[in-house]
Amino acid sequence: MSAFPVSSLDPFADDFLSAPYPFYGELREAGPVVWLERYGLWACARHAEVQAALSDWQTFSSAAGVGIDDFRRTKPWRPPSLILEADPPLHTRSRTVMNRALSAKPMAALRASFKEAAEKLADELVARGRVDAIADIAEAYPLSVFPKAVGLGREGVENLLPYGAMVFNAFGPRNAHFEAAMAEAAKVVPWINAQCGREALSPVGIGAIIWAAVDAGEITAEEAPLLVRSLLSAGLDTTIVGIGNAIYAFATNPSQWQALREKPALVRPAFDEVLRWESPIQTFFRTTTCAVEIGGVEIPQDAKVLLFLASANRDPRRWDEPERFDVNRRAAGHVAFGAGIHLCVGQMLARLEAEMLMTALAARVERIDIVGEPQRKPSNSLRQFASLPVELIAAR
Ligand code: QZP
Repeated sequence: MSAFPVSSLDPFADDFLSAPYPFYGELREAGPVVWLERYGLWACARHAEVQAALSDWQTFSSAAGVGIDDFRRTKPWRPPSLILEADPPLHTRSRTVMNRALSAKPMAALRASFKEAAEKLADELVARGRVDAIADIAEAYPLSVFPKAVGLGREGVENLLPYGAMVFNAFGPRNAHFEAAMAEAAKVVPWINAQCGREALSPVGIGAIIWAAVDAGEITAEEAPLLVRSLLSAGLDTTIVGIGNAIYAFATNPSQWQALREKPALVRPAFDEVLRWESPIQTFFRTTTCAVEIGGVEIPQDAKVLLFLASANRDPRRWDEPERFDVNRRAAGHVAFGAGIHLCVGQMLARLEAEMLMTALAARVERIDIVGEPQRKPSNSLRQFASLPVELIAAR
């Protein structure tokens, strides 16, 4: 007998990763906090506790890493991020600079070119009809706008997605997904690091705004490349997966696509509903800085706590009919972008990409039919597809 619920589930095993929602239900029902004996760590799967932990950085620290490894015991695979894997005061300094680089003003400057790229791609896609919604839509659009917005050149951009696979698999245990992603490290990591220097970046992009903070004395010349690296780590896979999941959500819920077509102003709230319903980032960790009680269970200091974001976003304690994808629901309050001081700093950029692309598609596409078996791409933290064959039926 134990005073707290115990589960033998392995959230990084393939059966769990390929169909996580029934397991999330099991973990939510087990209690507000569950001991995962497979890894010897605590987990929260309900919205209230996930939200509360994310909102309390003093107790639930990010400085020991937000993956399964405790950076104080296991050497991180790369120098830690100065924003993701940091607490105040370091986090605050980095965040100030990143807030500016990803704020409304630089986003407004990108809007016209993002719109043009979305409309051009949407025209081409409709002309083709049958496409892979992952390679041809979800990857193609961010790859056409994001590297340029950061200020990267064209050479070597094929390294960005392999690097993302490393970043997102490294949050989990050293399983086969981790090893497969890391197989390319020797080629990919040096390229990524080389793009973070001032001379590698265009003088007008988001990267240049970060470097300008060195001149202003806000960060050092040693810190700037690591913050540019954060853009490259966090900015591409996340939006690709969000857009891919959006296409899947609308293809499997044609009435919701019709609702969006009839009322284009729904595009922004609809993207929040996509993120709630099929959250790109499924899991995240924090590390306790002191003993803390969660739902009557005392969690010790220095414990890794696994937060199931995607489960919180489908918790029936928080959402009516959480399994239903409904673009008219109030999805605000989902934790797909996190919560608290680490709330996604790039969300305006992600929302801009989603808005431009989904608006262009909604104006041209009557229906999205799935015409082949969707293939999942297992990852230790992303819920994503490898391919999603669709036919775009043109509006007439
Ligand atoms: C990845 C970094 C969903 C987030 C974990 C994405 C992410 C954010 C930041 C960084 C990496 O700072 O390297």
